[in-house]
Amino acid sequence: MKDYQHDFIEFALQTGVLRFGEFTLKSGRISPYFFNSGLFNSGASLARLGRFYAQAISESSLDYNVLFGPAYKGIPLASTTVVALADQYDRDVPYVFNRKEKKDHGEGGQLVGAELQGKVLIIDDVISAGTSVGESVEIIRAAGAEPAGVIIALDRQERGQGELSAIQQVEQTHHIPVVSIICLNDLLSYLQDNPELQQHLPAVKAYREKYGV
Ligand code: OMP
Repeated sequence: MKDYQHDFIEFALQTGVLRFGEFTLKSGRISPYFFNSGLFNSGASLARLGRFYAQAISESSLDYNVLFGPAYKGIPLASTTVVALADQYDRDVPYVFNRKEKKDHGEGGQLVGAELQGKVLIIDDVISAGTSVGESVEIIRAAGAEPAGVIIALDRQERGQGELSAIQQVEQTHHIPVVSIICLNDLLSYLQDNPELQQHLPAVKAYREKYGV
């Protein structure tokens, strides 16, 4: 694990974004941990979050020219990440997001921000079973643009609907790479090295046995 990934786990724990307990996921699975990105809910934490995403993007080989933030959670993620890319990496990346509701007055349309064109990087928080990415890909293709990849904060490294991992499924179905700041394995090694948190290891390992890949 790289230093920034280790720092990201600490940041998520300090902000209460990453918690241990019993949580029912979108997929119906009962998980001993949960990552609630909505709790990056202050100026300083959102700014710091953007720097982590920007670093993960910069260290990857993702090739893109616009960032797409799916409504609603992707909107602040896209905003803070383009700010960090400009501030830290001198890259002025356009960004665009969708509305969930149709609008028939004012500027109209379902998209807000830059033109949805060229190679589009989708930003999201978590992939578990991998159901959410498809909707973004549809919006991007409908605009005549090309999905170029997905950047997420946490890859839970779970199976999708079949035997493949959710990430493999996304990569095979949509032919795009998925990059994450951290994955479940990073979290497990962090737990292993932290005496105060080791109590959570058995439940997280058991969950990985059941749903992991
Ligand atoms: P999938 O669409 O199954 O990959 O689930 C991803 C979505 O589940 C995320 O966008 C969240 O809405 C939610 N989620 C979290 O936010 N954090 C978690 O740790 C787990 C989930 C989840 O329900 O799987």
